[in-house]
Amino acid sequence: MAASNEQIAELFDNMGTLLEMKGDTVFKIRAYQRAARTIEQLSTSLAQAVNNGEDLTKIPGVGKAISEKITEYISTGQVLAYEKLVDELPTGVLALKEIPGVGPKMAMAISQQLGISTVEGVAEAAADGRLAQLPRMGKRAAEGILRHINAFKELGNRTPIGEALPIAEQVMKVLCEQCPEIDQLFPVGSLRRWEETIGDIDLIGTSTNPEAVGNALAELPMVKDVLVHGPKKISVVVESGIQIDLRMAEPDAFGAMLQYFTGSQQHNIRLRDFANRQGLSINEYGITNIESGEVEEFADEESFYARLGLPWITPELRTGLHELDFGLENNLPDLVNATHLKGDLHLHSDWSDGNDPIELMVESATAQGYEYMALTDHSQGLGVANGLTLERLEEQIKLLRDMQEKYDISILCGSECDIRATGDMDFPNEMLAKLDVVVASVHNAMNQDQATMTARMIKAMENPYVTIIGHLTTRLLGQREPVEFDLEAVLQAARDTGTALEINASPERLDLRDTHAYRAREMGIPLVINTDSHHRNHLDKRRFGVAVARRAWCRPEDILNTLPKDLFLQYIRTPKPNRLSVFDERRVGTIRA
Ligand code: DGT
Ligand code: CA
Ligand code: CA
Ligand code: ZN
Repeated sequence: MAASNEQIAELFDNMGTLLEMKGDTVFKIRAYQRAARTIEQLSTSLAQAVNNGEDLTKIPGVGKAISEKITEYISTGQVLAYEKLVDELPTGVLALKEIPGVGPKMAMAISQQLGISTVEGVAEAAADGRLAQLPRMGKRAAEGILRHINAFKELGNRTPIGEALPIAEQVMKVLCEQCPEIDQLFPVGSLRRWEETIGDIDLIGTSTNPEAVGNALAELPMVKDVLVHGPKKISVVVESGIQIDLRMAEPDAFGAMLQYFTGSQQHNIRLRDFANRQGLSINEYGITNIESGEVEEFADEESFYARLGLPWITPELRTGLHELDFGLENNLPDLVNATHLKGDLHLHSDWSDGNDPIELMVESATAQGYEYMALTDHSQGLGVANGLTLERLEEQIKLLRDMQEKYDISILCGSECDIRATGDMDFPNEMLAKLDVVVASVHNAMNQDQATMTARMIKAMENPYVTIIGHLTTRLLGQREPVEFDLEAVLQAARDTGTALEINASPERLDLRDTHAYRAREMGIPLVINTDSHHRNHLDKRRFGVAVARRAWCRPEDILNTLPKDLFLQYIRTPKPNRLSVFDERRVGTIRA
């Protein structure tokens, strides 16, 4: 099989890494990395280009040396220069570099000085203190690496929802195009419940020609393996490695099928007990009267739940915890949805580490239908992320105030200001006072012990100008574990000081996570759903944040940025903590479970 662009890009990425490990020139290393990025973005196949005898050096970032390696790889399946590099360097050193927080140089040091060649070995060395002994490592950094490895292991072979959902959507779109007889097609399982990670993608559908749908799935180009191929059920594995289970159902019994395969297993177990107590038994085909043996079918979920004396329960709440009790009393909350959001308060432009100019971010926020937005580029902090100096922030504020007259949306001046290791803000209060919105975030010294980190967060919240704490725990799904802190103490301080907490919708973060947001809501803390967009196309990632809020049982009135503009402005213009009254006014009673 011909090499794909992805494989070639990966080869050059590895090439760059190996050269970096060897200590080669930055120029050469960057050249390979740049070529890898370019190749990833190409819309045409390199293998085809080579076969057509096209001149690859016409591609930007591809010079003679790289062009020759592409041709060599495509015609022989390997690149000798690469194989030679791999032979020269210790075995397994590339695998070590996959550990978040371990760069090429560190991987070399671990491999050469500790003789370790596996991720497991690094975890052991981190635990027994050997890792900390390496030059420029130290105890804290070694602990950090151990936490990265743990996060990675915890993810196991589950896929973050931010990756799984687009795959499912793509598959459903193509199936619907190819099979016009499809009547209904839905994601079920953990995906429909918006879990943060997905074991496998489950789909169910109805069609007058169900077999055609299964055949179409089996033949998708992205499918690399067909595990089961029956008339009604088919399981495949796609390129990314995730499994897709598709079931085709009878339209008359679709409701029971949808309900059963949506889960969760705990919800279904509780529901089964609940039904049993009414003399009914449930399965994926319907509801059976235990005494008479009579089976009832349901075309939709509403009628299925109604037969059990329950309102329809939104999938995000189907955890098996409290939703049946609340449903029985007809007390389920009217949950927030994306259309309730009136603004995004965490957006980056190319003034710091964003991709796009301010104008495009403003236009994108306008296109979302927002009444207000805050531009929150980074503070200078440690000099990473191209943070703004005091002078540049002043300049940006002036620019935004001038720009305002061209737009209907309210452009709020903000900053994502680092919370320093001490809990002090990265900008002086005189500067923060000039801003409309301050998102305060931890970006460094993440390995502090629990007491230090808790005090640091609380100190930040005590700052009168801090509006919101951004991505409180700093976790990255599968890459970085949350920092250690006392959740209850921090939440209490958020409420006491009138500091809002962010639900960061970026799917690699989802921070606060659902259970934390649930507790925060119970405590009456204003929650903000922000996208933390670094690109104009990232604002619709809000749906992942909305899902977290829904899984936390949040109603619109629990989310600060559902406030209409005038009330939101009133909120931020009222000093902390009195501003809470603006937020509290809409919240009639909290849901306590
Ligand atoms: P995942 O795939 O690990 O992210 O989680 P789910 O919830 O998607 O689980 P999955 O794919 O094994 O099954 C999809 C749904 O089907 C699940 O939520 C409930 C239902 N289900 C599957 N197998 C069983 C079972 O053995 N017992 C019960 N009660 N329900 C099941
Ligand atoms: Ca599943
Ligand atoms: Ca499944
Ligand atoms: Zn940010």
